[in-house]
Amino acid sequence: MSSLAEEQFEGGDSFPKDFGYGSYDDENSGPQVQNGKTRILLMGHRRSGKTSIQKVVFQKMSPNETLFLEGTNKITKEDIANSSFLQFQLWDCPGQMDFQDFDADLIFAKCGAVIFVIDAQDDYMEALNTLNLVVTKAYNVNKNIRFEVFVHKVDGLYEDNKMETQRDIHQRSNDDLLDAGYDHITLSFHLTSIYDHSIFEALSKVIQKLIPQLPTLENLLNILINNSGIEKAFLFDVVSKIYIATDSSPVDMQSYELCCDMVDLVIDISGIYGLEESPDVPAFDSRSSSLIKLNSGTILYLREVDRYLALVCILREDNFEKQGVINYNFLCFREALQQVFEIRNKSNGAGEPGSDTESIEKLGVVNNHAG
Ligand SMILES: Nc1nc2c(ncn2[C@@H]2O[C@H](COP(=O)(O)OP(=O)(O)OP(=O)(O)O)[C@@H](O)[C@H]2O)c(=O)[nH]1
Ligand SMILES: [Mg+2]
Repeated sequence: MSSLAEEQFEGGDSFPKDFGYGSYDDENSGPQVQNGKTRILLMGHRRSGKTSIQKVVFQKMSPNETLFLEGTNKITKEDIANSSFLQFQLWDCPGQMDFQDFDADLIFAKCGAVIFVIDAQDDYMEALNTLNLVVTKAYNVNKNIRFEVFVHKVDGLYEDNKMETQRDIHQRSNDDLLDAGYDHITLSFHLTSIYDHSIFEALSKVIQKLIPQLPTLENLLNILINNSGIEKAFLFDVVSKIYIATDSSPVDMQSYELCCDMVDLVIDISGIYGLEESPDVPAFDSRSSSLIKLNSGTILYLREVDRYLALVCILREDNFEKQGVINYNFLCFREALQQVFEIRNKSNGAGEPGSDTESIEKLGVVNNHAG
């Protein structure tokens, strides 16, 4: 390990004692997996908003409080292991890191995704050069890394300007990669801000790509909604409000925001009136559920799935008449999900497609339309 890298890491408690990477070479782990957790890097120039993103999404900091955050001067690692599917480490890298001179092998070798944050309110030309440098270095170390570009702080831009900025950044960064002979690398772009739900949505999409069981989860959700008269279903990590899967119909931001608000509501009410005494554990258990009727004839229905997972569904009021069928289908869904968890745990995160399919086949759902 180079001394540069040593200096860059925040020492002490947040790092494993054996930070020599010996123990990370677990044979069962894929190249991106470390102790069963995928590593995600947050990179970008100073004050682009990396630490704010981490604090707002995973530590419930209010966006206004981020105004007082100090610059990060060492890589800080956060373990995220809320639900069985959300198992990763977020590495917040300092903006002043010398991107020319850092130890790329050490940083990228076991990384699943790099999130490169660009301040869209600032001049981003220099950031695009850095993006190019980071992407090419990372790709040379690890060809499996996914590159996610957050065009960030878009709350400060006019609506028309947002798409134009993203288009410009997209165009320039792809041209730069082409010039460097790396046109086969795919970059994904997201317009984000900590002042609305866009940052949660973008992180959901980034994280979903790293969940090997995603197709299985999507399939299970499709079966559930098709047989229950549900219009849209999200599987939420209630702590971060990241949705780890949804059915295959398109996501519209408004539905997602409604579901996020419902998760907040249930967690807040459970926290205030629930029985759990420990402040760290939300009072959210196997009996947690909530139903909200909107004046548009739509129903929001939340059911607990796992300790930190909830299913939130949107459906027409008429379709909720057969609540028993929906509840029965939900129990089948939960059981199938449990099997996916078990398979994942057995295979240490590697996933076994054959067995996943088997768990779908075992899903004995009842068709709501059949009457
Ligand atoms: N308007 C707006 N400001 C933001 C947003 N995200 C972060 N900021 C502000 O940007 C400033 C810098 O945020 P940080 O999170 O400290 O930036 P950083 O990338 O971690 O910076 P370094 O640690 O120095 O690399 C803070 O004042 C935040 O309040 C956003 O979405 N919109
Ligand atoms: Mg920071």
